[in-house]
Amino acid sequence: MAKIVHRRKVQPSAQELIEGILNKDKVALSRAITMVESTNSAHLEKANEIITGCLPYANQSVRIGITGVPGVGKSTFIEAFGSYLTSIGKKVAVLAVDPSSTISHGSILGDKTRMEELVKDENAYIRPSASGETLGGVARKTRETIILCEAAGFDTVIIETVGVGQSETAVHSMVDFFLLLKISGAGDELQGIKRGIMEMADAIVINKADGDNIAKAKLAKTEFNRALHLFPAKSSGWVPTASTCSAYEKTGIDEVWKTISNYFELVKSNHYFENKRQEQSLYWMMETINEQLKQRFYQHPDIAEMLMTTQQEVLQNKRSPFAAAQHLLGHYFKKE
Ligand SMILES: Nc1nc2c(ncn2[C@@H]2O[C@H](COP(=O)(O)OP(=O)(O)O)[C@@H](O)[C@H]2O)c(=O)[nH]1
Ligand SMILES: [Mg+2]
Repeated sequence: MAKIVHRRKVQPSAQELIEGILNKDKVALSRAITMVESTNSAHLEKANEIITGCLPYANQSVRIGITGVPGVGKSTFIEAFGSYLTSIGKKVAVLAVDPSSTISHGSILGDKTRMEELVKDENAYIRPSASGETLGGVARKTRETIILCEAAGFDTVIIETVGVGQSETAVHSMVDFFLLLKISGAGDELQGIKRGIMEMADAIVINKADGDNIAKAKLAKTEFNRALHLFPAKSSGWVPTASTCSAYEKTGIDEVWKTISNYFELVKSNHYFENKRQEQSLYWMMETINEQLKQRFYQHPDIAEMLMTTQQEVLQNKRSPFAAAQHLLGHYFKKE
């Protein structure tokens, strides 16, 4: 007992965690991710050290984003798809970007129980989304978590996002393949899917193609295939397609993987794959700079105070919006 208490108090060093991750130890992986997710600034340095240590071993996976409105069956699909992937020898990590999960009380918690099979699968790793955070914060942490999972030997990383708000844009910018899950019989308005998200998709999969729904799902597939042809050509050279599946009955799952495999064959041969990853890396660097500059600016005590009065001045036409912004920025940079 005394030994356990003692052990708990000793935090493993960054080097120990790196070694653990490279030895495919899930406990070390989870601890490292907790470090990455921590808002404690003392952990930041350690997290950076771990990520730097893991970086040479990352980039070995395929990264798949999955979106669709709540209830469409993303979690059920990921359970079926993930289990299929481990059955063909893949090692699967499942992450989530869900900045709303604090409010809705962690949909991923429900997911974890829903993904009963995958949770127990030795070749799978499921990590709930960092909570209590802005989208920018969650996204950065998820991106770093991808690196850790890859270093731990996971060759297929699946990232789930809720089909509302901005989270799919963030996920789109950290994955290689973006899959939009839909159901038949519900209008696009009802499914809350904006045209922009359709345009981001590399494949549309109509889920719940089972029971009485099969015919409708097939019809929807035809319609989506027609609609997809009207979209502008993708720079990847890939032409997105629609298919049907039942996450419930586990049908059409292998076809989804076949589509994704074809995609990777194409983008690896035409070098779109590396180019996009490089672009994404630079994008996240710039995003992090933007995010931190913004945070530092707004958190500055002078600015917090001046912002109120300056806003009033703008409303009363005493300062133009542009001059007001210059005034605040000028003050901030003088103080820095
Ligand atoms: N009939 C049918 N129901 C499904 C299928 N996939 C998911 N569901 C059900 O749809 C509901 C929402 O599923 P869930 O995976 O939580 O959706 P999410 O919110 O997108 O993650 C649950 O009640 C599932 O049992 C399917 O392929 N067929
Ligand atoms: Mg879900």
